[in-house]
Amino acid sequence: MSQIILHHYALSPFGQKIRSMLGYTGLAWQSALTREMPPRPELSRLAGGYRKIPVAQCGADIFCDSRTIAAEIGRLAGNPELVLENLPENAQDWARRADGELFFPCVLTGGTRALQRKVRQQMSWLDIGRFIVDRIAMGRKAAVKMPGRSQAQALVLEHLAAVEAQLQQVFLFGSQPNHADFSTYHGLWFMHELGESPLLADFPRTLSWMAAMKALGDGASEPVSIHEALAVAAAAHPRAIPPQQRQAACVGEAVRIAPQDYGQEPTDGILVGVAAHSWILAREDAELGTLHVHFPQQGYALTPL
Ligand SMILES: N[C@@H](CCC(=O)N[C@@H](CS)C(=O)NCC(=O)O)C(=O)O
Repeated sequence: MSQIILHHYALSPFGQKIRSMLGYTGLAWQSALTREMPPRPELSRLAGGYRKIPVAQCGADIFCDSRTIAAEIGRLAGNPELVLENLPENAQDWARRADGELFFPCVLTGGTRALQRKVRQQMSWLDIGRFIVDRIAMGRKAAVKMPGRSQAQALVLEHLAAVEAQLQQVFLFGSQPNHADFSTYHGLWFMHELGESPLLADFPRTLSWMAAMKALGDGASEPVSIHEALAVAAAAHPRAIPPQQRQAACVGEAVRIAPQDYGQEPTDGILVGVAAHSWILAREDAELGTLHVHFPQQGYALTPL
């Protein structure tokens, strides 16, 4: 069985969501570092137009969005609490809000001098320029409204008060972390670890929980190049799709799948599977052969081509 390959970059909060899950489960994984902004031509051969990070890969199966990646990690490691849809409704709502409307407020609030220093250590000036141009363009095209700085901080403070109140035990919803902990962690990680924001100082339970989340680590990974990752895809066949996921009327049609919020670049392919919460597209690459690309349904639009 292929090991999980994570396509990510060090400063990516959603990348951290998945690295922390890998640390929690103890699954060995392979780390394929990618640029902080497109173009990422080799990664596009796997995921198609989808431009967000992280993307995970198991052989010729490609997982877009941290939710399908989490479901795959949960399946591989036998941790059902990592699968968002397995959680009670209130924990699912919590995780969606942390990943959704609270993500940009955390990122904006984490944009401190300490963060700028770290960015300068990791990226060239040219790439910093490209990054800024890319994110401005992405923000302009987004279907969700980006908050201003003061609104972002107010939302973050409200969020921190809610986290503090929720922490009546070690983790948000019990004695073990579940998907909602990882969704909450990555935005606050960006602010606290990278941005060294002082805002968490007034929230002692949140600080202890941050320490417990950090202690999960990022697991044991070995680096792989994108070319090695492409070779893994070329040598593999996508895994079989269960018959009940091949029964929907639209299976077999050419479709386009795109995120509805921001970074809405689509991936085109043939719909080959419809599971309870995800879609699977087949894509063909002249050298890699057939690839199956997995997307969540919630927050994504599927249109016939
Ligand atoms: N819903 C996605 C959101 C992922 C996301 O927004 N990732 C950020 C990086 S943390 C991103 O892709 N930014 C644009 C880019 O890196 O090109 C998920 O859960 O994976």
